Amino acid sequence: MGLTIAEKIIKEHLVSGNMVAGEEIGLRIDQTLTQDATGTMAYLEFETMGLPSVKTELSVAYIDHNTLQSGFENADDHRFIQSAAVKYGLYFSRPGNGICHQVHLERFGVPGKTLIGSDSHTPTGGGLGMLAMGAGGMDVAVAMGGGPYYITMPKMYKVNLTGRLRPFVTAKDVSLEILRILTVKGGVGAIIEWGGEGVKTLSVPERATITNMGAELGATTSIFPSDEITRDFLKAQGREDSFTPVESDEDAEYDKIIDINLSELEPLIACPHSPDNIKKVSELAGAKVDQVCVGSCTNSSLYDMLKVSALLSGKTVNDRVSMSVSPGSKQVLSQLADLGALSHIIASGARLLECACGPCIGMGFSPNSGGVSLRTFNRNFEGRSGTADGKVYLVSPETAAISAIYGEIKNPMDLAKDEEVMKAYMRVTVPDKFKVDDSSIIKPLEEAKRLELPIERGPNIKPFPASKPLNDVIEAPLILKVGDNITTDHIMPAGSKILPYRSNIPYLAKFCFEVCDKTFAERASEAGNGIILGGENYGQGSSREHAALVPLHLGIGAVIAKSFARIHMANLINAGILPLTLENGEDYEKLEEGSGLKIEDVFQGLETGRFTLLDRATGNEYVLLGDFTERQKDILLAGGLLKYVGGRNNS
Ligand code: MIC
Ligand code: SF4
Repeated sequence: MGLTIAEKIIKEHLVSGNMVAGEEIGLRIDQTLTQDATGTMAYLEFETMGLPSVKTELSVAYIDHNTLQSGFENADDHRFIQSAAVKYGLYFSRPGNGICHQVHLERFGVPGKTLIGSDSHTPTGGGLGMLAMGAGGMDVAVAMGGGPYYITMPKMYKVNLTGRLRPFVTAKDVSLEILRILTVKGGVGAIIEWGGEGVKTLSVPERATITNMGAELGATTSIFPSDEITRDFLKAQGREDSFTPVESDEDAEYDKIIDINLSELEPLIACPHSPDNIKKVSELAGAKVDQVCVGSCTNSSLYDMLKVSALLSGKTVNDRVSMSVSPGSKQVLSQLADLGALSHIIASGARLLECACGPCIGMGFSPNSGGVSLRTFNRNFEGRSGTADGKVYLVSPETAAISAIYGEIKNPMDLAKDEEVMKAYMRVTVPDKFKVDDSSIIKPLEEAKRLELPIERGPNIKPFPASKPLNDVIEAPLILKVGDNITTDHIMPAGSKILPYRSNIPYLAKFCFEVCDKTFAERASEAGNGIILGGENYGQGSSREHAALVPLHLGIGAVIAKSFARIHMANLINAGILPLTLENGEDYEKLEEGSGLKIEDVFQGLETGRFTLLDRATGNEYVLLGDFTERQKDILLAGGLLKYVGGRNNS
């Protein structure tokens, strides 16, 4: 039987397990990336491993999330990360150089290689034919130390593309279409390969937009073939020598095949508060818009920016609209300026922000009260923008730009009638030569020169919480009951007020679950222990391990849910928190917040995969499931991944 693209890369990197869907496999990791909001933890964790250098082919530390620096905290974190990067032999991408995924695609991504990153949108690299996955910081730390990355062998899905996108219909609309079809949990446990004739019509930046948003499907990752278009992109980046062709075998088998005819698509929009709440832009046309933001790792390539510039050229952003543009990297911004395209954006009245995540993670540019914000980003979870009642819609750069001009949601296809606009727009292509300037990337020093260097640590950098080995009995109140699709933004919100404390777990704890229940943090800290109950797809969204470390700090011993999102489940295990699912989903209704719960014979449960939950209030018993691998059991028993790795290194 032939192999899919992902199966080929997995086969080449397999260090343990069998390539059978549902079984745990260990993979050798060629490259890692971190960003600053998760990086401090990852390097603190790497430090505890006591290694002199990273052992990967290439590891990069980016600074792109916490760039507001409204106090010393972020600046201290940046210094810490930079000094750790220098000491351990990593590349360091300075603040201002761009969003990790955009820069990695431009400067480091290599087809056929494995990449894990402490950020859920690491699959952006799949646009180049890499097997690129988001992971928790601890998993990245272990991979930097040369350890394997463990995943459940995914199922293989294929999206078969035919046709060609019409003008003003974009890769973003393809992402939204697949979210419409599969929903935010439709990709869980799967790798999505994009293939078919239509692939040949998509450039690397467009492919990267699509693999980037595969994160919103809950997929392990998404991947495109590496072909002549990939070669051209790498050549334009001066990196043709990184090119290798990667394609699936003709007789590769897939668990699911989805057909999308690109020619039939039209502009789509994700409505508040979920990326799969999809409508056609034309259905919402005319609705007033308060804010428009272009950028984020989904849509900040030079290609996207050039299209926005062409549409804004000679126009003024509507009086009632506040518009921001954040180019994805220094390369994008600089080339945009050289081509004269930046001046159209500036002249339109759009506010130019730095090359960073910015508004996407609530670092500034929050909408007005109840404001409607159209964003080219990938997530519109409730409260993520920083305005609790803000209404965020996700759209393509084209829909964003045209709606900014009109002050209302507008279908960009309407522009096809305007000959001038059409001409300017159709002239935009992916350049055949990018402006390469790596002066904001600090290269690794040779080992002898860095071993004695100090790591700089500010007062905001606190040690991570101590986990405890698992007990045979977990007895605690059901401290919080939440619904389906709870995101890590619910569990551990981000934004400008909280993000500066990503290396200070005790401080972060005050904001845990703030979006769902303002009393949670106080109640949990008073109780000193607790069990959380969630619905389907608990922990979807970001890779932030803080969504596990903070509950650990608050004494949460177990999380029970109908189902879990992949990265969060791994983060819970790595933190030493027991994640269990309800055998019977209907039992969810019967459990009430505040009841005293007891899980007995936990050790036996680890062996059988079945646990008994006693509800002390009603005397009812429920069956919980936890089918852990031997490695996961050992991590849980040890009290988390770091203790497990430490124990193995000492034995
Ligand atoms: C996000 O988009 O939610 C983030 C911020 O990039 C996160 C990482 C983090 O929380 O630091 C992610 O996607 O993993
Ligand atoms: Fe940054 Fe937003 Fe991308 Fe996360 S989704 S990496 S916050 S741009």
